[in-house]
Amino acid sequence: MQYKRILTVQDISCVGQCSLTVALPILSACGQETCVLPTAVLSTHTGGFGVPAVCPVENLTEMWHHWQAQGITFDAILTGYLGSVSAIETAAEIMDALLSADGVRIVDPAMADNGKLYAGFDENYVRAMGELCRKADVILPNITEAAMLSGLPYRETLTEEYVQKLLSGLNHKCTVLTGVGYTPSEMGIVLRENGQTRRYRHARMEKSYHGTGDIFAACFTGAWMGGKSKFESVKIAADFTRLCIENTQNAPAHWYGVRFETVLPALMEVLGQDGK
Ligand code: PXL
Repeated sequence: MQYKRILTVQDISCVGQCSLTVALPILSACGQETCVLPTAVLSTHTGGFGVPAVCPVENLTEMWHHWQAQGITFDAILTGYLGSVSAIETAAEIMDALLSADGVRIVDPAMADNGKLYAGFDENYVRAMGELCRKADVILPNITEAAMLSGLPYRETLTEEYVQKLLSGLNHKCTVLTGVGYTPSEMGIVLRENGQTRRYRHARMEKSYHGTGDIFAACFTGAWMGGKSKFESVKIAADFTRLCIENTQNAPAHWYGVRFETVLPALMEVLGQDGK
């Protein structure tokens, strides 16, 4: 197991089990040193609690300049929901300034789902996120984000041909495309790297939940940084995300996120982090 220092840059949704409140525990459970930069603090996520109270973090630049003055660098930077164009620009600056020589940039666009942008985002946000993706080593869009980033229309029903078009439209050296299902019973993830495509299939879950993209991204990053291959990391992240959903489906009051905490030991076991 490799021990790396990862910085994750995303919002804190104080209630709702997404973004930093899932990324930090998951990356830690993967056995990686995890540093955080919250770009905004929201009372909840934007997916069903009404309009959250939002407190942007204004001195992001002072924060990373302090790290720079201290000679602090990172082996990987994972970005998620950033919340504003200026936070996207700051994330790009941090990547340029504070990655170690072989450090990697992992970008989850975290801006849209089910054919729609998240509340408060617009074309400028999509454009700026496109720039951040262009500089990334790995991007992790869902189908909606891939359509928006490649300028193709969003389709609810997927065909292999449409997915190939999305991947070509993204034109990225390494894409992990999530939510790729061709039939009502199956779902999957596509890893396209240097023109080669591999797909991991699994059963489609009955329900979908907020925050599962953030869980997938953190788990992928933690597994990859620990020394697993990208495809192995895709499988570990997909299996763990499904386990979190299974652990939540029979709790109807828990509509806002997934109960990941009680299944963290299973992830640690897969990664050899359970001390056994
Ligand atoms: O899970 C993505 C996410 C993160 N942060 C906030 C969100 C969402 C999705 O809706 O609203 C604030």
